[in-house]
Amino acid sequence: MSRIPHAPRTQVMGIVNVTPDSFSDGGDHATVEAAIAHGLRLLDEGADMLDVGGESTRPGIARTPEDEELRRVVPVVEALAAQGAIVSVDTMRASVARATAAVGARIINDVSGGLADPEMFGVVAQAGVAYVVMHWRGHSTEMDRRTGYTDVVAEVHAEMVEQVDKALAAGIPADDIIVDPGIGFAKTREQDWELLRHVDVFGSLGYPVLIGVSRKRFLGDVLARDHRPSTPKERDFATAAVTGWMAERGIWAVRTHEVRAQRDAIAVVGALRGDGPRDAAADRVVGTFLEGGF
Ligand code: PMM
Repeated sequence: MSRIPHAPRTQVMGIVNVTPDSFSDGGDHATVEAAIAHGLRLLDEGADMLDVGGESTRPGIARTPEDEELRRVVPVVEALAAQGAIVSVDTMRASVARATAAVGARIINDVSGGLADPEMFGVVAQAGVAYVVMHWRGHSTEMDRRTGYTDVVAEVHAEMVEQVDKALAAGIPADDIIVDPGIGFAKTREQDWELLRHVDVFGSLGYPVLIGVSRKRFLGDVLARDHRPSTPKERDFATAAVTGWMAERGIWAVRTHEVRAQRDAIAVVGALRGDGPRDAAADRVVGTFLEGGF
């Protein structure tokens, strides 16, 4: 049975960044206590699962030391999992995957798709958790220089398949794999739009698709007023517009900072499709792992 939580609609993965330096919410929830409180608030607002991260991947930024990442995320994951939350951990390190799986993490969200740490696939296979393979071409200090593609959709697809095949060969069951084209990671703004426009291509791989556009810079340009791009926190309505597009295409989940508008966008798309109105409280998937879905 798949360890991936499924629901008959696009799910919302609420972001809990335990970092002082994220581009979008840097420092807002940097202490362990603040991060736990923020995670509980997102669940209350309708998040289906939480993604806890202790290392910022903002373009240009240096890596967080391993001991610091462990210190930030382990207590937060443990506390939120103990409350019944489905917890994903945003990490590129096998050691962090191992330590957080041991305290209740159910998904490892690896933005490097296994490229940053050669131990990652083995640890995930051993831990028996779900695994997000995101498309990636290098760490934050170099990714903005690695945006050379002839056909961005075809190349991201091919590079992603390569990493999925390695994950399968290392013993991660196909049922436990989620894919993500990595919006904003080694992509220009135009390439981000192109990937979203063709998101069905990634769904055709046969794995659940996760999309993270929340507050990202490509949205900022569309929302520019008087030649001033919007700030990250001014991009939540734009994020919800993308969420609606994803819900219409049956995307497995969206990874977002703001939850309410995303749940509303998904509910509206469900109503437009004729799914009927849903009671948000009865429509939670927290704590359950259902077979099937899309
Ligand atoms: N984006 C960020 C961090 N982690 N994980 C996945 N799977 N997909 C993403 O698009 C993604 C990610 C960067 O955003 P943040 O700094 O606001 O968390």
